[in-house]
Amino acid sequence: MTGILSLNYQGETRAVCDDHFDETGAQVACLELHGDPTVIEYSHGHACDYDNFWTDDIICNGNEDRISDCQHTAWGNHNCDHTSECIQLYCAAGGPQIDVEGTGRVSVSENNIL
Ligand SMILES: [Ca+2]
Repeated sequence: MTGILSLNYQGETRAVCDDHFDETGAQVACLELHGDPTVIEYSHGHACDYDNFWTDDIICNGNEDRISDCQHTAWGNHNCDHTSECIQLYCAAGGPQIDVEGTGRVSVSENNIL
């Protein structure tokens, strides 16, 4: 599955900002989505059609099970621009996709690229 990395929080899905996000964060996202941290491809600097972000400056150390467990700014605080700071992610297919409903869960939205 390839798409724009997003977070579902309080019932609303918003993009994940690329500031400080790296390969380790991509691995945590794939683990959370599929139970497999293998990243086939990820890249910064994309436009996406979410018009907001839940959080920013996500820094993972690789021990987290969920993106929301990584260091990040307070919910709702960011300085990101959806025309240029979304993350495209392609995880290896492995394990079922988790239910994206719930607090701070990651999701990947296909066909969500401007
Ligand atoms: Ca930032």
